[in-house]
Amino acid sequence: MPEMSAFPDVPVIQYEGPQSDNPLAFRWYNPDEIVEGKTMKDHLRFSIVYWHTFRGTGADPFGPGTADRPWDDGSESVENAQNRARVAFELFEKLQAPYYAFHDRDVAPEGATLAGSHQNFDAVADVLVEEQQRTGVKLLWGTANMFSNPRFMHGAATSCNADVFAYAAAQVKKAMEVTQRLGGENYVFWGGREGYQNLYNTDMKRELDHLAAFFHMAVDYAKEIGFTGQFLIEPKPKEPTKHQYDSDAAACLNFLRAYDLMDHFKLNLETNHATLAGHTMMHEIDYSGAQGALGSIDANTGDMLLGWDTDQFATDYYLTTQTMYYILKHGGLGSGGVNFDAKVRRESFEPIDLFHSHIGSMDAFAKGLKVAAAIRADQGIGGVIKQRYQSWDSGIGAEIESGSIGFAQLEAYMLEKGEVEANSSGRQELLENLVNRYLDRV
Ligand code: XLS
Ligand code: NI
Ligand code: NI
Repeated sequence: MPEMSAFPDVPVIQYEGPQSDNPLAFRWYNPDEIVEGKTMKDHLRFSIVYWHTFRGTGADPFGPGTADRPWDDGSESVENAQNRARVAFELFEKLQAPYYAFHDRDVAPEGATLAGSHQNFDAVADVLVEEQQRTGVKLLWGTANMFSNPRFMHGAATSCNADVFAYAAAQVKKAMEVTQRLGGENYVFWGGREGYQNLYNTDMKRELDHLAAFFHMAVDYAKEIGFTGQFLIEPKPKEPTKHQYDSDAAACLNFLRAYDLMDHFKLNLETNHATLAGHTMMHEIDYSGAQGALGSIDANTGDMLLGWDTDQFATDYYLTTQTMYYILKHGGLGSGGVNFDAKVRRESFEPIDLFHSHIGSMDAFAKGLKVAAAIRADQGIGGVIKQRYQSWDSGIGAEIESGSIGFAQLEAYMLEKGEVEANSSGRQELLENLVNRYLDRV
């Protein structure tokens, strides 16, 4: 632990089991517990984000921040940023989080020039290196903030201004170098302002070509410096722009294929982005997983009554069970993790709220993992799926799947048969009851 504690009243959070009433204990997250042959720690690979947890103030469009962060002097100095980094690692340690993630501008202040920003970033990275060594906490991913500064008003790689593209390239180059220096296991591209508000003033084709060129440059540069972390694109349909280019998993994969980038990228799926796109998180995971593109998840949730990216901590067992079920189905997260891209509410302004929020969501994902594994062991879902599709396992179905027949043979087959064989029930309600059964039992 650091010499000066920012959270003197908080111990290292321990697993106490489901019966515990201690708000500073885990009830489900038991890092060394084995599920499907792997520890919970290795399945979940929890990660804490720097931006919401250490730079979020609780500001909203109607008023300034409310957060009480006694360690932060509120200045944009490098010293304050370095001190904040030390506090961050105390929180990571106390939550037993193995990973964290940042944007370049969260960890270090922007300088007056690009060179100054690079320098500030290096100075804070020195402390991040020290703290990673002290604690063993690792970097899940780095990324560059190319949306806050007014220069990015029209986007970054998709800006109408070529100078902005150049600036963004310089920023990503540096962020990749620092991510590499810190042993980051992935590098994320979330679109920020890559999209548009109005098509009248937008050359969409040209902007997409530029975005692809930007990604190819990033791939080339990774090769050049020997950065082996996984590149991830994070889909989101809207906010800040009305039409974000990387709108959902399907749009991202189409873009990557169209521009010959499929081999170099996977996806970082965020729950609240999925729902804003009109999908469920399990849909996005299953869609990506089926194409070998499941990379990592940003774990949060939206609010049923609010239509924007509220970034709340997920505590709903159905959501975490569904999420973990489809992650297990596709063989896990690989070098990715369950990254809490989530923030405490504006009214939860005390430092202790940072602990309650993470503990609760870590528990919810740990329980979701256990329920998902129990459902998989039962084979109830798998059994219904197998039965529903059994007409494809032999006979005409197998012939269609093998690609050996066409319309003429299918017509002959059906003319002879006259009518399809009876359909069987979809059993939706049975399966919903089955999920409840395991939520009760685990
Ligand atoms: C915004 C995104 C962002 C990315 C990182 O909605 O979730 O936080 O995860 O740039
Ligand atoms: Ni995110
Ligand atoms: Ni988001």
